[in-house]
Amino acid sequence: MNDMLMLTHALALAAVVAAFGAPAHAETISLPQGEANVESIAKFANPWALAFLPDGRLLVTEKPGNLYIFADGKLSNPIAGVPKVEYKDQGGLLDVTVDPDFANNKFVYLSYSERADEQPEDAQEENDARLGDYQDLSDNVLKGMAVARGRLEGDRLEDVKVIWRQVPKTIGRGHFGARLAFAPDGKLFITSGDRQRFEPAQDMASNLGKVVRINPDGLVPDDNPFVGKDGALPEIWTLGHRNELGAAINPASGELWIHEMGPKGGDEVNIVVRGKNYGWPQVSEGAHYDDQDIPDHKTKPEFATPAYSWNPSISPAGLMFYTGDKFPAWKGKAMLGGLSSEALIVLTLNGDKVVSDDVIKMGRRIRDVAQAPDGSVLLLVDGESGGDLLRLTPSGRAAQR
Ligand SMILES: [Ca+2]
Repeated sequence: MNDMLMLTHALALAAVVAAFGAPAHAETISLPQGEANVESIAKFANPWALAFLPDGRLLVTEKPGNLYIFADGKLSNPIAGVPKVEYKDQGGLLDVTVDPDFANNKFVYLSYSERADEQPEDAQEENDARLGDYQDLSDNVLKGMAVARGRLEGDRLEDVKVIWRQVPKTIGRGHFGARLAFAPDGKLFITSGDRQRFEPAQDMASNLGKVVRINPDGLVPDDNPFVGKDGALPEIWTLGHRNELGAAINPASGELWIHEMGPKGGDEVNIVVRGKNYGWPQVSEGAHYDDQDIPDHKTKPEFATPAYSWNPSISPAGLMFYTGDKFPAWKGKAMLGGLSSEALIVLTLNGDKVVSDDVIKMGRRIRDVAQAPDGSVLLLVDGESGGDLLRLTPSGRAAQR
């Protein structure tokens, strides 16, 4: 398509979107059971996360630092009051979640990478062969992931306050983690990646490579497992994680489920149990990028074994449990996006066991997944351009099931 045709097509599509809130054409994909229509309902630049407000409006983050509200087929202007983010490589504005009591308190929570106030002179990344090409030796900005909350008042966030920070801050491009999930008891779980530093995941004086549990105001609950332990940060809930880009409460059990990116192979699904050690970097089902072996979980019984793992990697991102009626075959299953696998991955569960996975090829890097109030499934496509918000609805065949 030449540029003029492309522009004409884009304008025509924009006109249709403006008029009807949905584009004119949808493609159909085959599912293990039936088919789904896939429509692009909005476009973003480097989007990262989706979260529904209780009234059905959708919050969407873009890594460069934008938060939007999408409702009735229309995108808001960027919401004002978002904290300043350090946007580079895997960092930027990351997850968004909504307070369980949003109807009364209007609190919205954001995770993002934050530049340190004081920058070291001559900071320089050192080559770590275990990371292969997945490092940026030119990076010299000291930063860490932080979580802030603010009240959503119209088109702005008010009273924005940082409630938690990664320590220590470090230079380096990736592994912020940064997924947020509220437990049924109102505590906030934060996944904190290892920042590509490996060893801090086992260091209790660091909150890198952990799952953290705090009260929504940032205070640490008294019943956290390491409260009062010498040398341990009290917000730590579990340790030994690598880069957890998906977190959701399983509604059947009330337990937190996460997934984490493995190194070369060995992506994991983990059921998060208070105080447990998930083994990184001592054990993994994968290998380092320089092909250095890492012992498997089963060789060291002191570490929790993943509920499921993938080798080769699928690069999991975003996680939800489907509870809707639109896709009966998906009810009670876990759904996640795949980046390198360019797929929607659906996990069939039997209690705490993952029985099998369906890898549904989308041909796009999927960064996040969400269930719309009407039971349709939303997928957020990763990327600078073509960051579509896709809506999946059953086609005739699936709807008859
Ligand atoms: Ca593990």
